[in-house]
This record gives sequence, C-alpha cells and structure tokens, in this order.
Amino acid sequence: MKPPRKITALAGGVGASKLLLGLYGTMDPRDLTIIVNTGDDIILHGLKISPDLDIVTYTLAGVIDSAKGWGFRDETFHALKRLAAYGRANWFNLGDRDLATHIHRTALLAEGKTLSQAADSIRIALGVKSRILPMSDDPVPTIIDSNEGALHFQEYLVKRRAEPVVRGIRFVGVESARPAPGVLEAIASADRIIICPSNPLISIGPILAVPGIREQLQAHKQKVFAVCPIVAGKSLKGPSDKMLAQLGHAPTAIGIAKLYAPFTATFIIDPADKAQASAITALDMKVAVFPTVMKTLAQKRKLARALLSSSFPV
Ligand code: FO1
Repeated sequence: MKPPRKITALAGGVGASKLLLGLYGTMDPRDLTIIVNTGDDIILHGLKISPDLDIVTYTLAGVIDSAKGWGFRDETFHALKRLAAYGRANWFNLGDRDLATHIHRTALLAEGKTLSQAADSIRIALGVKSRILPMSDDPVPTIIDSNEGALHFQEYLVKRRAEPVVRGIRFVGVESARPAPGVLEAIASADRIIICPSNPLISIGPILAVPGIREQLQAHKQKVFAVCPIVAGKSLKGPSDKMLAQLGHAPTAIGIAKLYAPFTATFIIDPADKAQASAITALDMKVAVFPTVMKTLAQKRKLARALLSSSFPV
C-alpha cells in the first residue's frame, strides 16, 4: 500500500498544534490541509479574534510563544495597558504584535472578505505552506451554560479560569452555518484524515456540529484516524477531563472513543491506556497504542511519522 500523501487534519488550538508541527516537518506541508475550530472566536474592542486559527498559524510559522502555546514569542502588551486605562476589559491578553493580526482580519472582513480569505492572507504573509481553513465562514460562538449562567467560551476559560461547573455547551447559529469553502472537499480528497488531540467537546465538537462535516467524515470513515486527547484520565491540554466528567462522559480513552466511534476507523491511545484497548476494539475501531504525549519536537515528529505510515497501526 502506498503511504498516504494528502492529509487533512481537524484541529483546535494548543493541543492540536503540537501534532500539526510534527506533521508539518515530516511531510510536504503543501499536502496538509487543516480544518480549524472557530467556536472560540470572540469580538473584543471591536476586533474579530480567532484564537485557534492564530495558534495553528503562528505555530507552523515558528513565531508562537511556545511556553504559553498562544500569541507571539517575545510579545509586549503596551496597547492592552492603554486599552485598560480607557476602562476597557483586559482579561484577554492581546499582545501588540497579535493585535496587528486582529486588526488586519477585522479590516478584511469589513471590506467584504470572508474569514477563510482572511485566514489565507494571514498564513501566506507568515510563510505557512499548508492550507488553513476555518470550519465555517459563519460565526458559531461556543457558549458554556454553567452554574454562573451563560458564558462565552473565552469568558469561561480565560476570565473564569474554567472554574464554573459546566451544565451544557451550545454552538450558537450552527444549524444554519455552512462548511467553509474547501472543507468538505478536503475531507473527501484526503488519503488520510487525522483528528488531532484536541478537546472533543469544545474544539472538535464545533467542527462536527457544522451541518455536513460529521456526515462527510462518516462517509470517509475508513480514512479517519483520531488521536486520543486524554492520557491516564487527564487531558493532554486544557480542561477537557473536567468538562467531560461534568457533562456525564467518562474522562478516559474509552469515553473519547465512544464519542468518535461513529466516524473513526483507527483510534490512537497512549501506552498508559493500553488496558482499555480491547474495550475500544469492541466499539468497532482499530486501536493503535503509540506514545501521544508530545513535549519535544522529536516526540511530535515520531507520532507524525507513525500517522503518515501506510502500515500504521501494525
Ligand atoms: N489564553 C489564556 O489562557 N489567557 C489569555 O489571556 C489568552 C489570550 C489569547 C490571545 C490571543 C489568542 O489567539 C489566544 C489567547 N489565549 C489565551 C488562548 C485561547 O484562549 C485558548 O487557548 C484557545 O481558544 C483554546 O484553543
């Protein structure tokens, strides 16, 4: 069997970017298309902020603050301090260089361009060779219903540090959202589709909720490989474990496997969870046991190489 050449990845932000960086350095990046969650998008100070699009773009451009996982490296925050002096909210840390991205994107949208076109303009300017597609050009904000009421996802995560108890998650307007141009085609034409290790509820969940995308994955299920974002009951990144438990899902590899089984052929779990392999196989998926914790570039590339191999998972 020929190794897969054309890869389409579904991605959130920080967790996904680790694997994406591994893929980017291991394959021809022009054969990589990334479909990114935009449920995290928020308007602040009149600017359209698209955190996951920017995290993926900055990571692949090599300009990310890798300690934080978002924003530019060596960033300064002079503008945010001035905004605060005018009485504006400063809980969301928008750096000076980062603000240029948001101003550019907002200006393009005001000129009648789409979010896809803005994302393309930003990634080309930063020298990223892979295609980066928003899941939709239509706004689909993720709202967390919590014990403190309805919160925008960024208010829940950043302002309230994921402390409120989650009672439900809504993607507002998703019923009438359309997949962005190229999204359904990228799934259909890929040799392999990789679901990155992102939060299944608030990173991959919004992408799946856009009408047509989940169905397209189901139609191409044999090509779908999903990397489990939970290892030994803990999230690789962010509050997924806590959110899963609060919404009645098991924060385990099996818990994620149950969510992904309808549209995934191969599920990748860390050796720490290998005891769960047979229960996952019973969900009618192949299981690959392979290290998924990616702290170093070598670990990112190792998982990427495995996912790009025609013989994986044997
Ligand atoms: N995450 C934080 O925890 N605190 C912040 O102040 C913050 C600012 C920020 C600015 C731009 C950007 O693109 C991302 C930013 N993030 C921040 C990350 C972001 O909130 C989340 O990590 C993603 O939305 C989840 O993938």
